Amino acid sequence: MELWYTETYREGTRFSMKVKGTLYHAETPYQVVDVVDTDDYGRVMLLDGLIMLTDRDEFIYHEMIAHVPMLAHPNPKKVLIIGGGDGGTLREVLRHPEVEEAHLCEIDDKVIEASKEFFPAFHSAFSDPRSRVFVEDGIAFIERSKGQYDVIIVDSTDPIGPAVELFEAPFFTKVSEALRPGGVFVQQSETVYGNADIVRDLFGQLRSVFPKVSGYMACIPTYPTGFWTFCFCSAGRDPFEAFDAERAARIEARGLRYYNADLHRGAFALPTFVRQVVRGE
Ligand code: AG3
Repeated sequence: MELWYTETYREGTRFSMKVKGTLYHAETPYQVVDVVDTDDYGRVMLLDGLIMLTDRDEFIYHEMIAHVPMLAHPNPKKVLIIGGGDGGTLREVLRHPEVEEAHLCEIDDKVIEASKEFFPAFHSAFSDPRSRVFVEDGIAFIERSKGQYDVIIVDSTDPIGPAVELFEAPFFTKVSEALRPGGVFVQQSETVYGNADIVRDLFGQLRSVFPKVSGYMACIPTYPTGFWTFCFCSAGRDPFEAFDAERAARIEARGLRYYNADLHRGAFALPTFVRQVVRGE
């Protein structure tokens, strides 16, 4: 008998992976957490049945959500990740020697538990002495973190369930207040295919708070449509002015497989239909 996992993107589009078995299942106050083992993508973490990461392609998302803001900042000493309890974004942030403190604020300790048990690739993030994990609501956490961080990254699920408020202007105002002067903020911002309204609305809300907002992209095979966007926001700093090619080369040499110095600029070159959505047209 064959077992298949299927994520429904829209009424008429689905994505399936052949599954060897289920490794972990927990129903938490926030969501359902599963880890399954698949033929082609290795272990996969699902939240409420949606793919969050797979062994085989997690490097793409995690490298791009972390290294773009980290290398857009000249000296990122203190970093906050909201969500991202799996530790993948934290692992990438910690590759930067400038980092003195990296805080991870995850609402659901079962995500952390599942990751520690089934994804050895993220272990280094949790054992690094510079990292500190807070299990609590990201909104409450950020409210008491005024002027604290050089880089803030929101590594959330889709804007449904516990993550809805993380896609709205009142939260972005709190994020802007939690940044140090010159700080930068990046959030995963979904796909434009079939979800253009969500992305247009998100960028509109960001522009109502941040003077500088740009979109960038990465190709992530196991996220809906494979065509993923991120938003880069700041009070004025653009993604390139502080970029230091030598620093980037040192990070690349630490075994990166997607991010590189050319892509730091190239990822911001958006296809026309994506650019229109990002600009609110
Ligand atoms: N965070 C973004 C996942 C969005 C995927 N959406 C979906 N499959 N419908 C992933 C967390 C990884 N650290």
